[in-house]
Amino acid sequence: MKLKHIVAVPLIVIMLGAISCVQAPTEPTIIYKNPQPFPNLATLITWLDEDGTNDQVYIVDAHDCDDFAIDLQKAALEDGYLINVQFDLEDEHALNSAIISNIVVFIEPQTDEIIPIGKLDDEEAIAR
Ligand SMILES: [Ca+2]
Ligand SMILES: [Ca+2]
Repeated sequence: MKLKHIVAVPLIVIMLGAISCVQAPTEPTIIYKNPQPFPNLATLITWLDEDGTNDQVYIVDAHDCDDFAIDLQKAALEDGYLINVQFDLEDEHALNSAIISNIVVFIEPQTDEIIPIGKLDDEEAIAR
């Protein structure tokens, strides 16, 4: 039984490797060079205002929360910013998160709402 798993895993990895090498000839290759976190909340707010991801049409399953979250992450990377796709397993919802200095915020990519989550580190401990 365990031997089957050992054999199966490398085969899956090889198959995924083969699939990931296939690329449509018309699809442009975009290389993201050294994306950085947003320097402050104001920059994130301005960038979200200018970005049009939230203006896209919601289509059940075809272009829903996960697609909005992935599109917002791609848009951020294209502009040199680093944000994450985040999954709320309880609500079965996808959204984004960003780390700005010592704070974490969630971003609702369908509305541009910014939801403060909290601080990463104890600032007094950092100052010591
Ligand atoms: Ca926007
Ligand atoms: Ca989807």
